[in-house]
Amino acid sequence: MYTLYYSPGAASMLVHLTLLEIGAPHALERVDLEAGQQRSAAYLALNPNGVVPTLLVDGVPHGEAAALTLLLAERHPDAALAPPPDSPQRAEYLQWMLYLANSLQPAYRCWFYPDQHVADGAAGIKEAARIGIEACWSRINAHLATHGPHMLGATFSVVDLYALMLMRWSRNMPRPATTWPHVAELAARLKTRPSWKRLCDTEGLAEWA
Ligand SMILES: N[C@@H](CCC(=O)N[C@@H](CS)C(=O)NCC(=O)O)C(=O)O
Repeated sequence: MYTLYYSPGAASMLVHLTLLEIGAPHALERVDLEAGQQRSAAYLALNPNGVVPTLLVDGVPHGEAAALTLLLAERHPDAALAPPPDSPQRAEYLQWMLYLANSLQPAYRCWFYPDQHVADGAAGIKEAARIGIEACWSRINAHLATHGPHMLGATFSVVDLYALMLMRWSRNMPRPATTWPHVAELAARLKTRPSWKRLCDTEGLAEWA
């Protein structure tokens, strides 16, 4: 049994989507980020970083969206959300998961939380983040143009779910991810999956749904 501590549309979305794709029974606990609940003593005891997601796995709390997704894909191989360890696609799978986790997601954190990085100069941080995010989408678009339609070609995987969440985060940026045509095509394809509709309904997401 899993319990996901989440906030609508936040990094927890990746874990939520993965649980829905697996069909794994799970409970949801909403964390009110605007009220600062992520900094409460009770929540910090679960996640000392004070962020969502946290996933209780058999009662034990764990953090980091990408790591949780890798873990879930591994624990539920029948869901076929990741190439198995002996698959020729395994290296590419790990490469993209880490690319999204190392290069793209942290740039969004700078975009959305520039004040946490420097006391002064938030505009410069945001501009650097924007440039980094757009460079990543250009790179992903070029990859999809030749190796699509999914991030792993014909194979749907959690890499696509991760990309979808990160695409959504760009919706109000100067250049949304879906202005790159192959990225837009992937978004449209993924949005037809039942897991996406269920996630939007459950998290109450109306924008970019
Ligand atoms: N590296 C973490 C980052 C998670 C993260 O930044 N979560 C944001 C929401 S998208 C959050 O909880 N923000 C609240 C805060 O920083 O106070 C992960 O991937 O799990």
